[in-house]
Amino acid sequence: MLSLQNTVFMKSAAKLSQCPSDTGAEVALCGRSNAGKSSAINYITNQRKLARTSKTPGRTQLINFFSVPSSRQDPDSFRLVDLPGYGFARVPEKIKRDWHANIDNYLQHRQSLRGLVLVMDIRHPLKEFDLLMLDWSAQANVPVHILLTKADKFKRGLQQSTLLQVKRKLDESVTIQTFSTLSRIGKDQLIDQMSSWIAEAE
Ligand SMILES: Nc1nc2c(ncn2[C@@H]2O[C@H](COP(=O)(O)OP(=O)(O)O)[C@@H](O)[C@H]2O)c(=O)[nH]1
Ligand SMILES: [Mg+2]
Repeated sequence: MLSLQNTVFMKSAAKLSQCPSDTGAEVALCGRSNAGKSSAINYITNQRKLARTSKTPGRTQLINFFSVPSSRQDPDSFRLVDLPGYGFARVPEKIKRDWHANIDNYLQHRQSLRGLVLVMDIRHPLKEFDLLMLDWSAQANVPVHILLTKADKFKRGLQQSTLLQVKRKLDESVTIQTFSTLSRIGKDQLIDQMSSWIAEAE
């Protein structure tokens, strides 16, 4: 199984031209602010502070790259990418427009991008932001896997019924799972999905 334990921060980029060279493979994670993206990255990499988590919505528009060394010979064959998201109506139009341009550019042109993990709070799935990401990913032919995170907020029955309800609204190609960093649910399934994206491309 793909091991993400030794993941290290690589660099931040404000636009495509500042991204690390477009070789190897990478998987991007995206979600509305506060959805639980940073917590998910920390959980799957087994690190407490790799991606910053906070209760206040971040304003930073930087794309953060993390390198996952697979061996000494091949120090950065795989990368995790933290794509900035937003989710609050208060975000100014200009910032939204710049963000759209950046993300769209990244999804359309990044050759090494193997898939997008879209993180949603299980209590607030498929918001406008998420629909936009699904739409762009489909246009750019990037496979999407959805995490319904904070699943611990629901009882098991409601987790499963929400999963089915959301699944029914998606294109068949989109995969989806429940996830929780608090109850430690869903890590293996997510890493399996990433592994299969990488394997397909090889
Ligand atoms: N109950 C619960 N809270 C979570 C979970 N994941 C994240 N959170 C909380 O949700 C808030 C936002 O998380 P964060 O990872 O910073 O979200 P981001 O803005 O998407 O990066 C923080 O207060 C986290 O502690 C989860 O699985 N369960
Ligand atoms: Mg974050």
